[in-house]
Amino acid sequence: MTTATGVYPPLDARPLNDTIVLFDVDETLTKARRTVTPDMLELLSRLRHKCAIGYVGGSNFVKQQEQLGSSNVDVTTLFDFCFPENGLVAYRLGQPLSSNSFIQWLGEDKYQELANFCLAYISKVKLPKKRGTFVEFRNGMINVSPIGRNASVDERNEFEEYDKIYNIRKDMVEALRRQFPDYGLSFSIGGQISFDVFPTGWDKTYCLQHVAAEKEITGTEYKNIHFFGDKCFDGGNDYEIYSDPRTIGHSVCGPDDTMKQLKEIFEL
Ligand code: M1P
Repeated sequence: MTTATGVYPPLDARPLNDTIVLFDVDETLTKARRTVTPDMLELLSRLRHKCAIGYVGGSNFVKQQEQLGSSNVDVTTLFDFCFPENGLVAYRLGQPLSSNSFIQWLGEDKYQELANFCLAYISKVKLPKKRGTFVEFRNGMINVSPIGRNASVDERNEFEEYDKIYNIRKDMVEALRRQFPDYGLSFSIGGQISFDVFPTGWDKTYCLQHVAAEKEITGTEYKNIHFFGDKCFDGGNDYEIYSDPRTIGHSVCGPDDTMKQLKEIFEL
């Protein structure tokens, strides 16, 4: 795979060396589950000459490689920091950092109670279509989808519209909250067809500890941590990091808006 790391100044040699810009992925850098456009990559590259850049997404690394990288470009070369699964998995300048594990935190017995409840609940829900992979097991979370993660783009769009009317995901999250009040879990509806389940506190603010650690690694203190996301409302999966006092939050409505705001703010 091609790498792009060498063409950028070292982090501490960039003009805005106390600034980092973090991005959500779906509907911020790309359309939902689609690949990034050349225009966006070109703008990010220009921004990276000025300051550090990173992304923080709920999805796992494989999906972000598909959406942001390509078959011959490793996504970890396009950003200084990559934070899949909210930063539970992390890369700095292409190298992996320590990761954290949902299953170790929750334990096998409780996990099976949770997964079995989800599958039983979904088995009783009637939808226009059902596909496969209803519980996706990830490193730092599980992702639960009533239609199933194998849904096509058209099936996704259909489910999203149906869900807006019938609150399938909202009701299921409520049922999970009632069933497992003492598990210490948070639930976040971040995309079109699913919701994420993770330990409380393991939301997107989790990645900020990796940003803060830069002070110990290189002496760089990121005083300006910008975050761009599309689900910044209370209950959205960008809400916590967007409203965190450590960040400067920017709410966007799609990748075109992200590009517009970036050009204005950073004079690109
Ligand atoms: O990044 C937002 C969400 O993207 C996907 O959601 P969906 O498949 O429902 O559109 C998932 O990867 C989810 O984990 C993530 O939060």
